[in-house]
Amino acid sequence: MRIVVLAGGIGGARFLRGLKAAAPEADITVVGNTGDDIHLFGLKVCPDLDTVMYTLGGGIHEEQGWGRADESFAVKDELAAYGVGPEWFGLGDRDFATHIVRTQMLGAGYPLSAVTEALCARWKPGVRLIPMSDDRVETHVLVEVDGERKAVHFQEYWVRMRAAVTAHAVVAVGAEASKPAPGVLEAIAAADVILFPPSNPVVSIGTILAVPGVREAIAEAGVPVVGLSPIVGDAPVRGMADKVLAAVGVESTAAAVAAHYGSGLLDGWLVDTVDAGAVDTVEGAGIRCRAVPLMMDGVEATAQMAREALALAEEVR
Ligand code: GDP
Ligand code: FO1
Ligand code: CA
Repeated sequence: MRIVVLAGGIGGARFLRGLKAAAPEADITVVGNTGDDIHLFGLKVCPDLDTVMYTLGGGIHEEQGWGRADESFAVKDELAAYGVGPEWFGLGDRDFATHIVRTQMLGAGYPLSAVTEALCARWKPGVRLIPMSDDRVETHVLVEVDGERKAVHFQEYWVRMRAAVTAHAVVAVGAEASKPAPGVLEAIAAADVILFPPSNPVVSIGTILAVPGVREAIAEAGVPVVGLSPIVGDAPVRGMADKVLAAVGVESTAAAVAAHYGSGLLDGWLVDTVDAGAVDTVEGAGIRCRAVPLMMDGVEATAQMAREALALAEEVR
């Protein structure tokens, strides 16, 4: 079975670990979000691609969910001693090596998709990981600070400001002119099922869908598209997805997120058992819905979520 998954960072990566356990024989292609990418200290950092690569490759800092296990911060401390920031973004020594290799290869002319493949040759994530685009797409957030509006990079909004300032809009800068990376549209067209893991609907999956051609390819593939809610009990399980959902005018409920994707895109939607009351609303919107446990507490619980998603896909096929 060929499965395509559109993934952000932690939510996507942890789900993929369960999916691999649930469907060990499946051919899985992951289209990764690159809207969170940022240039720091002259280096290209791709947080969501790295989170997927490290999580599936066994290098992730498990509790934190991003960055490397057994990390140290000597380079960051040395940079700070020179007064060189930003000090609010924690790049570790081991992680730095990934960004150095990536930046070196990009400088030599390789596209990000080829660089990602090369990095994955070390980590062997057991899936084909493709960035959504080789073109630069950067998510910016229009924030209001002391009555003044300004656009800041997504990481500045998320990590430095902890999404604690009012966000009026989220813009994937460069998306309109971007092209899907080689292999993205082909994988979607060849898929037997397409899954939206419980990733951020706005700044992870929303950004991937903003790459021209991706949304259309998914609709045209004519195969089941099933998503899992990142919102449980009217709040994100982790992080501040509620803030960016509000910025695009979507309530933080499992049903509202399903409606935001819409029945034109989604065939099936899984909500957590605590949100069983939302099932009728989602089905009323033309999307088949089931309530099952959606907490990714360990690989077996997550594998069961993946089995439920694949079962729902068969139901709507
Ligand atoms: P990020 O790029 O690291 O922010 O990760 P993603 O965009 O892939 O996923 C973020 C989303 O994962 C958040 O909105 C969380 O609510 C969701 N999430 C994290 N852990 C769980 C979980 O155990 N269950 C569910 N349903 N969602 C989760
Ligand atoms: N998230 C943080 O909250 N603080 C950090 O200092 C931080 C550093 C960082 C370094 C490398 C990397 O791949 C990810 C990192 N993240 C950090 C996570 C990440 O940038 C965000 O949580 C996601 O992109 C949000 O979607
Ligand atoms: Ca992310």
